[in-house]
Amino acid sequence: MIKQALISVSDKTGVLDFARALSGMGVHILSTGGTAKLLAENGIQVTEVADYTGFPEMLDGRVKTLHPKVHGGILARRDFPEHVAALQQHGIPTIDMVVVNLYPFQQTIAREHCSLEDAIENIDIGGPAMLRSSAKNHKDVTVICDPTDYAQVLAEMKAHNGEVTFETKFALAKKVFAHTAQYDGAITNYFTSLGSDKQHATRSSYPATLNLHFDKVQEMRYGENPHQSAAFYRETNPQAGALANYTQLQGKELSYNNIADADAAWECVKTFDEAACVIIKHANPCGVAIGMTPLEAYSKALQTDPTSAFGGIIAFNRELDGNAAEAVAKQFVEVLIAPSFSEQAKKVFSGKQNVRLLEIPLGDAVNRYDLKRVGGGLLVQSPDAKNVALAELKVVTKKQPTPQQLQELMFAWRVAKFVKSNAIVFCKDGMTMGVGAGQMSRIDSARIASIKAMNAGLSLVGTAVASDAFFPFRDGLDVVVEAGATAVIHPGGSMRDQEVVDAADEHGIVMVLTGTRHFRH
Ligand code: 93A
Repeated sequence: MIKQALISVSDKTGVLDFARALSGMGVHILSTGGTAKLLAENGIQVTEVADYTGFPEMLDGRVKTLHPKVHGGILARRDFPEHVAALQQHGIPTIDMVVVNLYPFQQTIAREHCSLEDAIENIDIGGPAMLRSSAKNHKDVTVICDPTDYAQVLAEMKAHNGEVTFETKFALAKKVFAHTAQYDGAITNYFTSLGSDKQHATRSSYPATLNLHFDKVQEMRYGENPHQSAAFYRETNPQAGALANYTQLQGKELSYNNIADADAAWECVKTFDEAACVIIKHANPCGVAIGMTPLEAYSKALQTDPTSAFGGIIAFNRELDGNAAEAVAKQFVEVLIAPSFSEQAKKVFSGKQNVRLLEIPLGDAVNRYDLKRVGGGLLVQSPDAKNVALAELKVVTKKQPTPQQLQELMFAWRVAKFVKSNAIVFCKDGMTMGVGAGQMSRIDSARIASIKAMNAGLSLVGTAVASDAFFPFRDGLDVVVEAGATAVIHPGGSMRDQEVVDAADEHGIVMVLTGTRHFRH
């Protein structure tokens, strides 16, 4: 039975309703300065911790709750007679619930000109101590560090005569240890990232020690292959638009490859302003298109390579409506992703319960770190977030692009960024016409892209082509022109750029340079 609770929160969201409900159930509330003031002003009965311990808050609030009357009341084992006797001897009542959220350290250091002194003052000491004391003694103490847990705890107390179940107390304790570990990790990252000018706290993006915190979402049946084990972890607060924010509406459990491919599909489709559809197989786009509607985008994307699209991962950047859903339902699809699904679309797939439907809110935030595991180490870089603007393109041929060609080139360039290197992408009318991916030589990617277009019955005459990196020789260019391309986009920067530009002039085609490369491995 919870008789006494200590509430000390920086984020005061929801705390009034929660405290009022506790008070209504006869729970005596202890609180620190700011929290106590807020509760009292709102007519909730509360005792200040300073009055409770007989010690004032001191040292500018650095010492508020660090007192044996607080920690003894939390840590004492209720089933150990010696502990109970010690509490009696020192006049320490038990504290059965602790509600704490910490000084906003991460928000503070995220501010542009945050000084080291500001950062230090926002390192919470007493809060984590109480959280950890309570989590250690979770058998007897309910600990809450996240306001979104208030409702569930109240519901349980109402249902169980003022008690919280062991399962919930254990889950809350686990959450606390993850939370305090992450909090300390953020402090470590910050300290190790400080430059020599510590007073102004200039920071590098790459701290000496990298502390990342991810929570397990699920264990998978297996990894990339059946003999590998695997699990999916999510950042504590994934950024808006990130794959990890998905809600699975229906379908079998997601596999390792499903999540990897879903990420490739979602990252690509998110970059388009127009209604777009991306079909992914083995981490590469096998069809990308834009259209007036999701149905049109899908129909075009499917045409690129209907054979490979079988069992693919398909993503849309618009609500999936009934029409598009009916068209998609005709093919074998593993995972379908959209910002939302209309009622009609949901109905179409209700008869196909194996298809996994993922709803992900749109947003353009990108991961801070891009990670790649190597033997005994980790390569860390900023993500490839560069999108070349029209104004940055440089025309290098005698022939100038038409506005239509420029649009096609921009589309092809966008897609090429999401194709594994070496990437060659033929496009026309807002759709991919042939994709050559993951070859060790650019000329082979070019050949494969044109063979695939031929197999799909598509003509490459008058197409725009993107190459993710420069042409080292003219031979790759000759292949794409021979296949029918009349405009080419690539970064440029090769020793033999002039040879390649001369070849383009010889062929009478358009060539534009981006100055940016998009290797993807
Ligand atoms: O300065 S502290 O590290 N020392 C403490 O003894 C202490 N006790 C609670 N920070 C401490 N707290 C933190 O105060 C809590 O974690 C919470 O974030 C905040 C609530 O203060 P107030 O109730 O005055 O707004």
